Amino acid sequence: PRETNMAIERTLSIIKPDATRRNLTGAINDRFEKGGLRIVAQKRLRLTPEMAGQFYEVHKERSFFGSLCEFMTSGPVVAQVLEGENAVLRNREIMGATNPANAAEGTIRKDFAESIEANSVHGSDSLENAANEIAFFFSEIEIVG
Ligand code: RTP
Ligand code: MG
Repeated sequence: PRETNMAIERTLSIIKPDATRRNLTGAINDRFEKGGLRIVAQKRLRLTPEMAGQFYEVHKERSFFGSLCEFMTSGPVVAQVLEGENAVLRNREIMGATNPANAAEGTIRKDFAESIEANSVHGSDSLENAANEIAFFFSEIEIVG
């Protein structure tokens, strides 16, 4: 049904340390806004090792977990809530594939990512994870739609 396709969603985005280091916050935000998403919450912070470990807990058995947590604490990140039609999927389209070598033309990761790890952005992968990840960074009054 039409309502399903038109669902207004919120998703959690993180601009990663490789991108903040290169002063790409504005360029990346421009991709989200031109892609039809609205930035309804945003904060710049430095993740602690505890926060990174908790945020990426689902990956704790993966070989890249330690390296990923080290990278994510290596500099500032910008956590944000993006809102729009099918925001979870739409954001992942705008981001492109995890590995920039596989990312489509015109995506953030194709244009900005340095490597499969330093890939400039994070985006929630499901509506359920989005709700949990948004709550990890933001209280309701910090999100203004
Ligand atoms: P994200 O969670 O950051 O939006 O990215 P994703 O869903 O595309 O990738 P995911 O499989 O969830 O992996 C989380 C992040 O871990 C790093 N990674 N490194 N060295 C590696 O093989 C490897 N694989 C993944 C990336 O930073 C990836 O975004
Ligand atoms: Mg993921």
